[in-house]
Amino acid sequence: MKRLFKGKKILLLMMSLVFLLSACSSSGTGGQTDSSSSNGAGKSSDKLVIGFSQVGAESEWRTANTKSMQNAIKDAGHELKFSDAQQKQENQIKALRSFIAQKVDAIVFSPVVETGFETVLQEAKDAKIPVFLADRAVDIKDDSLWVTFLGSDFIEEGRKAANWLVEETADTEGDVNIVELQGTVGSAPAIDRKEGFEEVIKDHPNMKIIKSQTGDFTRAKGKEVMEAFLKSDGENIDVLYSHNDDMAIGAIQAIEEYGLKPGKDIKIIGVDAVRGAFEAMAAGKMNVTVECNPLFGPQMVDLIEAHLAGEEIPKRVAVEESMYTMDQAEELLPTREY
Ligand code: GYE
Repeated sequence: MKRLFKGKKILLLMMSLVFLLSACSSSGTGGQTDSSSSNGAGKSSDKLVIGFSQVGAESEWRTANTKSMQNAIKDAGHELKFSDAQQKQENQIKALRSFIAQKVDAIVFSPVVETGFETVLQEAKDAKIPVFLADRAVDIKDDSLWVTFLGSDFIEEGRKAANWLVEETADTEGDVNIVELQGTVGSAPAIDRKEGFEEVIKDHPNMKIIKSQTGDFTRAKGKEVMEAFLKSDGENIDVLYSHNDDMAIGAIQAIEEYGLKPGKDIKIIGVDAVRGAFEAMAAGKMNVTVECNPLFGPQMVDLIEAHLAGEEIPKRVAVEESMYTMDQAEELLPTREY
């Protein structure tokens, strides 16, 4: 991102110069700007119409992400056309077509699944509407179909989760039986969080994934699938690796109802670092959550404005994140933004 902001400063400086030459009353503040203010001093950015095709409202993460995008677009003075796909690909294709028909200036797109969007993305390209991938990537060879992908490194998140477990169980003799709650089938975070986790545990032959099934990133499904895991493997389960916190929270309920202690009898690993996970950790019911930061609305608006101003922007922009354990939960809970 540093490169982008450097480029932006140069652009702002040039714009200030043009203003001065044409004897416009520019403030001449030197074009100072930062990552959070999309309309830095001296920048005359037009009002844009931005179409945002969101995945759904399946998790706390998603709600926070939607708010962050909505606020950033509004704060920058642009107009938002928002569409919630309710986790269905066909809804997203319809939404994208409707944005194209309405001739929006830019499309922000969080694809439910990785494949099957070539045709509609080609239609956007033919209509000369730039598409910005947010949060989830697509698995499409022709990368000219989108401008950039802004999102987290899900493989790395999977690795972080597994590395925590390797350390946590370093003194354990015998098998570590893991059950896995996967995210939405075919989605980038489900595919990558599984891959990263497996990459690390494959070097530890005592670590075994004994059951793995999708819970579609929701609490209700997480609970339902955990109930089934407990029914068949009950006392055998040492660890739950859940691809998001919401499913983990659903599973915690199932474990309690089954009569075991989540966080103790069964270690719980989640991803996202939402408030619900911090509450569960503070109550001693969840052990760790790997952060996946949804608050990238301002970063996305900056990218859109930079691209439309003719700046070169990187094809891949990563969101920065960390990892939190049970002992940090109480202290950090009051300051969590999502
Ligand atoms: O982890 C999950 C949500 O795509 C990163 O989707 C996102 C994931 C997030 O439903 O909670």
